[in-house]
Amino acid sequence: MIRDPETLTLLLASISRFVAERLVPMESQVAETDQIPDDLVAEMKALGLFGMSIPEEYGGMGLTMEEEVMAGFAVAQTSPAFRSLFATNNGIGAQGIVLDGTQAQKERYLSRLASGEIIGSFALTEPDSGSDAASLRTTAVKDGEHYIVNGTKRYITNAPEAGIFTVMARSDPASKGAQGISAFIVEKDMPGLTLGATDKKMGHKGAHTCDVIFDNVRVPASNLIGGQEGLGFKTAMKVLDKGRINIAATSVGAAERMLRDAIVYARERKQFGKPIAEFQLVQAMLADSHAEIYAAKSMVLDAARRRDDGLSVSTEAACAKMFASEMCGRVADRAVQVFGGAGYLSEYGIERFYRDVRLFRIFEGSTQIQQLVIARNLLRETA
Ligand code: COS
Repeated sequence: MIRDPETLTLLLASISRFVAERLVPMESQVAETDQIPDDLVAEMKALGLFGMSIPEEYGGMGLTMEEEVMAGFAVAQTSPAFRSLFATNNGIGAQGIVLDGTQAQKERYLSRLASGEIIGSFALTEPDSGSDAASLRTTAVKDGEHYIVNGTKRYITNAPEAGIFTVMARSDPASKGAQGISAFIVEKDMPGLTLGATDKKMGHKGAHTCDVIFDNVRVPASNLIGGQEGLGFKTAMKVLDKGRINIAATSVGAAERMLRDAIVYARERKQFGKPIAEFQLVQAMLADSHAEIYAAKSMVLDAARRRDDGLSVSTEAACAKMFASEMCGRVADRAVQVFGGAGYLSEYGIERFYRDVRLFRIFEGSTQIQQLVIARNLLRETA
């Protein structure tokens, strides 16, 4: 759903300008230093990028899902590490509060997330619980007006920068499954919360992950999301339904960028006396990439519109995430192939994208988890 095409066009133009003029020239520096400079972060805040999906009443832009994926296509035309910094505030780090938070929780946290004053982080995965999220072991034991949280969360995006964490923890030790899980807002300064060393990763340099360790952290009961125990797993799944559409949009944007770079290179690079773009085997790689990007983009837009219509999009989000992230991997592979030897060298940048986009097939639910979600829903619906 697009509420006001004129305003959206202006927003997309300002994002595209910021990406082209400020972020693209900084890609290799950020990759080398593993740090996004403060002045760029300040500009992201000023542009409102931290609050795109947070309701307007809390200072965000309140974008619809369709508007948000269009912004996502634009933002993803550069290294995904830039997006990663503000993405959790629009997505998994804030949506638990947006979707299921109490009025008091929304008032306390959302405007600070929208402005970028604090970073929100989503803490679901643990050392022994990844794809099987419902088996998580972090506990939250009620103690008067508090919950005592113990456990370790792993691979937590933006944890080193985060001000708050949406933490899924088992509040009912008698229940081993999803029903015993609740979601909490845990502030970084609550005593007993510590961070592990920042992870060294294959890509996404500039975006940071680490373990988050909870050692008898006393969390006020008022920070139980929604004020009711046992709903945390469903909150997490709803958050991920939205997050998966966003990752799909990011995959489309990154693939568009890589294809564009491959076309420019294929036009410039000459072999056998002419630009390699004139060879049909190279053209096939460009054509296949374009067709697959178009298919993925159509899926993303359709899933987004369905969500805006209030429909359940668990299946469509999984389809879009699976197809778009796998497509992005194929486009990355072809782009490196078009670049040939140059594709293997850091200075051309395409190998960095190749490494960066590998993550899209893994995080927010691997391709295999998306297959499982799609097949389960399909079998349930056709039973
Ligand atoms: N929206 C709302 N509720 C949902 C839901 C969704 N999209 N998906 C599941 N639920 C509900 C189910 O309806 C069920 O509720 P009831 O018990 O009331 O029926 C409950 O949640 C448990 O669901 P389910 O039985 O399907 O859970 P499973 O443990 O079998 O597995 C998968 C669910 C595998 C799909 C889930 O664990 C998953 O998505 N894993 C991947 C996690 C992930 O993406 N990690 C990335 C970390 S974030 S970077």
